[in-house]
Amino acid sequence: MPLNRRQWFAAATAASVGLITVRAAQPAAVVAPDAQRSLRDLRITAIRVTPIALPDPPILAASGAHGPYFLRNVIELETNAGITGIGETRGGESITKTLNAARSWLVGESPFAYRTFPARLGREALSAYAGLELACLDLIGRATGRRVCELLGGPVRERVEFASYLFYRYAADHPTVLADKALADDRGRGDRALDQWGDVRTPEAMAEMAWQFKKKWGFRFHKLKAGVLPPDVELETLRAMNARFGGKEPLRIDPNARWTVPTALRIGEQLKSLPLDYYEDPVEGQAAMGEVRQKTGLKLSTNMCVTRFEHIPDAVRLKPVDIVLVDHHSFGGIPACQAIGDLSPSLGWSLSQHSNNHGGITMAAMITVGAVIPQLTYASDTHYVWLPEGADIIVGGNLPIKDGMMNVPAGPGLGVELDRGKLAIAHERYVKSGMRSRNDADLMRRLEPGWQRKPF
Ligand code: GKR
Ligand code: MG
Repeated sequence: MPLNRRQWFAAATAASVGLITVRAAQPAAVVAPDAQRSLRDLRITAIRVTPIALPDPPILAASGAHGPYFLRNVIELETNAGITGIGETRGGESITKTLNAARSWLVGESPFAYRTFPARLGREALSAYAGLELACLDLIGRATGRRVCELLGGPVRERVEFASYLFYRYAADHPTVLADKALADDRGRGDRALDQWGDVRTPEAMAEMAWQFKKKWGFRFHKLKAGVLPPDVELETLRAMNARFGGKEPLRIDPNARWTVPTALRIGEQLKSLPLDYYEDPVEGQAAMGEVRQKTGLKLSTNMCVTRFEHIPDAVRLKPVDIVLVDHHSFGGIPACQAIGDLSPSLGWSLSQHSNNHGGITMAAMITVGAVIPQLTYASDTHYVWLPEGADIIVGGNLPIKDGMMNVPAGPGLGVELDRGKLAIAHERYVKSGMRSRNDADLMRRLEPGWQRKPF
């Protein structure tokens, strides 16, 4: 019986790492006993954690202004089989330390035992765990010739839909940004600016950028990051976007809980005349969200008031949302998000996906999340569009977005490879920039002296 393409690929991958001997006369799909033993004996021999800084334009949110970099931690797990698995997670020195401290117990462990790791990392280390789990899954995928989505029981879809993520912003070559002491690259003015989107702080400018995003990436759902300008200007912005799209495209607005309940109710009434996909985190906390949801009758969504399993009991009582944006960094890994998927019909929730800035390894992970959760039917967020072309740390440049969709990478594992040269540059930038945690308020105060995150 000839091997089909996938069986051949699995066997060839495993053979190339010394796990299976492929004999032309015995093309059976069954894994040979030697290979079974090798998989059973697979052990982590080293962990390498590389903190990196990737370029970030001055996009604005309720927290302030991004930039000049966002931080991530890249994880590599080496094994006795010579296979290396890669993962990526949130940045910042405390996560780097947590991951480095894991070395003492991780070396010698089986990557198949990743579900035993949270207990050893500690309860507060969910993001660190999410990165480790990802590297284990990538490793197992490489060892078995399977994509991570296949290891997790999928895929339920081969293409995952993403939404346009639209931020008000200053131009990338704003003098304050170029004078930033943390800047450690050669970006400059005009053609040498990080990007060419310019200054986008009016309804008209945002409607135009939304249109250009659609032209470039084909997005069918459009999310306005609000909580930046006065709420009525943000409402005007949504109206301008709606007019630009001929009233036909679903819109989302996310003020990141910067609005008071009266503001959210007043604006909510106006949103009823727009093709609203959902109203995301207008106010702070489950009780206030529940009130806005109940009084407006609008579909509310969150990545702020339901981000962990322990938030669920209160959410059952207070009914704050219709849609939860899962994030594998917050819930503690991809299977954890699958568990939210299983729970969601009983809780009356639909699912979407949350994003902070990230690189290509996480992009592959987020596509995988979309591919293994049948209940994740709303287009996901991604900040990936803000990562300048050529800045990603994976081989082959940024993963493509077409018609608002991303294909599940071909695999094995996550299906992306680390570009070691780019990783080294991103690490050097991390060292030189001196940035060790996210602080949006800092740059915002330099752009807008006296700025404070006051509620609107
Ligand atoms: O990156 O500024 C940002 C976002 O506002 C981010 O911090 C949020 O976590 O993307 C997020 C959201 O949807 O609320
Ligand atoms: Mg949000």
